[in-house]
Amino acid sequence: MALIGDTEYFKGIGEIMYEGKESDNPMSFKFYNPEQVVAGKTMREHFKFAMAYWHTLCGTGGDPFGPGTKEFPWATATDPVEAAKQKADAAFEFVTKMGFDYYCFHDYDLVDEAKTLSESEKRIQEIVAYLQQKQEASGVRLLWGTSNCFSHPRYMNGAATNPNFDVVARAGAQVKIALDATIALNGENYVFWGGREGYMSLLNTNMKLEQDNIGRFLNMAKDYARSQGFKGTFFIEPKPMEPTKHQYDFDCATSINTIKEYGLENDFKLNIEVNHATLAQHTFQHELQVAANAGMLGSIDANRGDYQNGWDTDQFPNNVLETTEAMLVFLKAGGLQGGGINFDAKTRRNSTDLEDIFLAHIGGADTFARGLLIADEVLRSSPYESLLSKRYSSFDSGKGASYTAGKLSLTDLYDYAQEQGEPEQISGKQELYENILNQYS
Ligand code: XLS
Ligand code: NI
Ligand code: NI
Repeated sequence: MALIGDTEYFKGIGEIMYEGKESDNPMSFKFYNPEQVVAGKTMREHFKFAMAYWHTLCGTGGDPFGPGTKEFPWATATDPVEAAKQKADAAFEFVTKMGFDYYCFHDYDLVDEAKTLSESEKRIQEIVAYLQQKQEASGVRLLWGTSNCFSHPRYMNGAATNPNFDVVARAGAQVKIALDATIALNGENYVFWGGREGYMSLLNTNMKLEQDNIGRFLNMAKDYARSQGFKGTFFIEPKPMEPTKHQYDFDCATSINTIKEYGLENDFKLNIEVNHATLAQHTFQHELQVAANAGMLGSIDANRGDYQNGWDTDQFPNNVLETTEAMLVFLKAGGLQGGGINFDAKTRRNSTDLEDIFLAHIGGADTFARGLLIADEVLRSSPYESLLSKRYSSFDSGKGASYTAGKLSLTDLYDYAQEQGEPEQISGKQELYENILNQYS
């Protein structure tokens, strides 16, 4: 049996190239030009695009109303590790053909969980050894690893926040194994998304104990990984709900509080998902800005939601104007700290051609590239920045400057206001800002 598989899964599809927006070839990038320098970095460096193992290789389109619709040609072997190797071959073929540099996984995306913990660990070690060789041969790297502590029925009451210590310990063991795998693969980061870390009813919940327990748990995971030489960043991925009614990592502001409350601020940042922001009733750019303000803009899970319904539809990004607003925050913050842009998105249930997976990622990459190009142009060539500084110019000199320097008291404000009389009415000019964005799109 060949160690590095030689089956081609995406037949008839070659490497996706940048051809520019005049090209009619659907299998080419129109805006994502990996080597093009924008604001001092190549697009490849800005974005660090990654493929999500779970959606791309594992998700066959099942929904609560019907089974999967997609028959993937990989993972057909009956032996679970052999099936996992086929899946890895497909994964690396896909990432390489896309011209991306990264992938992301949950432990049991790589290989099916076994009946026992030790058998599962053995399977993971075997597939990790295989992935090491695939990485070596292709140059593709691991952006982040994570563990799926939400699908198995044992986690129905939570993992690190489970009311039963035995389940907490089981989750700890699983995270240890996933950390070992991430470290063995030189993973650049590690993600915690607490799908079941929350509650359904406060009636049967000791919220304080559950939150303190996850604080302890995250510290243990961090200490263990550091003791094993892990140098990367840990990310919390906020999400307000789904599957749990109330999730503890509701949004960026809540998660930053968790990080600070449990003393994790030197090791943890945020992985921000577009659709999760929407579910939390925020915009994506709002969440990016909150993270940037705290110095915790770590990584992005790129997708989009649907404004007509309220769940995580995980569609591929295609809203240029919204992405442009996000890229304004991204550029002004100096980009991501350690992370990249992972397409946590899936093709629709009725998009059943294998090429649809390519079309979806091409569209996602082009949307971010176009947003970046427009945002860069707006920052460099439009009156946007000067309008914004003018709006706050009262803090640049005089009493306003003394105020921001912390030199005034409430009585000083009183005296100043008495002298000034009624403040002048100053327009917020929102429509002008919106028009500028349109003008450059
Ligand atoms: C689910 C999350 C999940 C995380 C990784 O909504 O987005 O996919 O990114 O566990
Ligand atoms: Ni995600
Ligand atoms: Ni999600």
